[in-house]
Amino acid sequence: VHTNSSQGMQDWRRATPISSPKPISATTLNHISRETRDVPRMVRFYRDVLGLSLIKRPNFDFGGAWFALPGKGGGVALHIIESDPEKPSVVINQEGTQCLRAPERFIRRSEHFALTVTDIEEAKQRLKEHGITFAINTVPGTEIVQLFLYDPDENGIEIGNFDVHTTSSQGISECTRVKCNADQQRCVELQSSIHSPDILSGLSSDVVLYSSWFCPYAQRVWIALEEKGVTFQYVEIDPYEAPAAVDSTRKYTKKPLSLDEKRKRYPEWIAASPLGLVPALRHKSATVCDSMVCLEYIEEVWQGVGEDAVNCTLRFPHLLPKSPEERAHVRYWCVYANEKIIPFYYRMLMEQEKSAQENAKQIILTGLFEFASAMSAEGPFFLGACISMADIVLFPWYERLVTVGAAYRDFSVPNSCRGFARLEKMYDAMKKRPAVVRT
Ligand SMILES: N[C@@H](CCC(=O)N[C@@H](CS)C(=O)NCC(=O)O)C(=O)O
Repeated sequence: VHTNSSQGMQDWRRATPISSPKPISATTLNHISRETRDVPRMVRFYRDVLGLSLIKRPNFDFGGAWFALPGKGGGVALHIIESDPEKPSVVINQEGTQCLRAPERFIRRSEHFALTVTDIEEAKQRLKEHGITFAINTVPGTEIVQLFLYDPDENGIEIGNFDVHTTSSQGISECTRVKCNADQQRCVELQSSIHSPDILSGLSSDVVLYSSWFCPYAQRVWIALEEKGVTFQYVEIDPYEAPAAVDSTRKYTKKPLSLDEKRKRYPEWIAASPLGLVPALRHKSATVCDSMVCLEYIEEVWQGVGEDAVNCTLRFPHLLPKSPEERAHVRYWCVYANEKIIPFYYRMLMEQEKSAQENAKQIILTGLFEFASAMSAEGPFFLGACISMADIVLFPWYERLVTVGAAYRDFSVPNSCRGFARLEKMYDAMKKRPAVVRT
């Protein structure tokens, strides 16, 4: 069909053959979507900058969050959708040439807008009559059927019977768009009672860290939470008796409270840490204690989004590498630091005899040297460009060695030696990390 620009739209319409199939009759705009690799970051933006309210989202098997978009009558939603790692970035079509268009089923987790129809079967029929291919999906726990199709310029479109009455408790029956339209007030009430989707757990304070400001073990866990970008509630614990209550004959003046006293003062902490030690974590119904166990827990719960760990820009950076072999390497050197270096820091400080202090110092230096030999040559971190658990495990003591150890025991690392220079490089890089600065 040829149109001439001065006649525009009008002619184009007239030129459509009378016998062409009927169009789909959509009733409303249901939602628009944004695809992201970082759902929590998008949530913070749309919630905290644009002030949108979260609304309930069905139990999809991928991450995302839904917002109510403002507007007269309300009811249009913004769907933040975690991108599908399986979506091909390059598609080869039937002629063997490269094209942009991933199969229609990928529109579900890509950018699109969605229109509501009342009769989904009729919509399917119309699309077929127009020769438009589409993918079909059902929203989990509901009777909502979604059709996904492309416009001629490869823009994704969704068509769904979003107003269908659905009875399942798992799905969005409580707050479908139609209810928002019909009763804005009720929708607002529902929004305020809605639980955040799981992907948001890192943004809410259902994570509690029991810590003491001076404790290097707690600092490990604190750094890990900061690195992962988890929002948590920090609870300061003072596990020691007040100085006045300390026996004046004791050389070591810090006397821990009894377990009973700790429980009386901090019942929630002791419920999470039966031995009465910091750090401990509470996350939803889970309680976790011991710094190494906490680090492993944090690593497992807040996994990186996507596969691209290379530039370390993941929402939840990996603290352990991918291959079992490399993970074992990192874990071994964590154990090494725990057994061969850290206890001797305390020994060096506690010993009153100069020779015993020097002996502890030598053990520390040997341990540090061995640790440095296991580090990647380039650095700055243990494994190279990306931080890992090994850096987090050693750092709090390295920091204390070169500050407290230097002040009280004249501790220093010989900077002439390449091995120690490598440790200094890690220390410098760690100190600059915003996550570390916050601790
Ligand atoms: N193995 C534990 C050690 C934790 C630890 O010793 N914490 C000290 C503070 S740095 C503590 O809670 N002391 C209290 C007490 O001794 O009662 C871990 O890795 O978390």
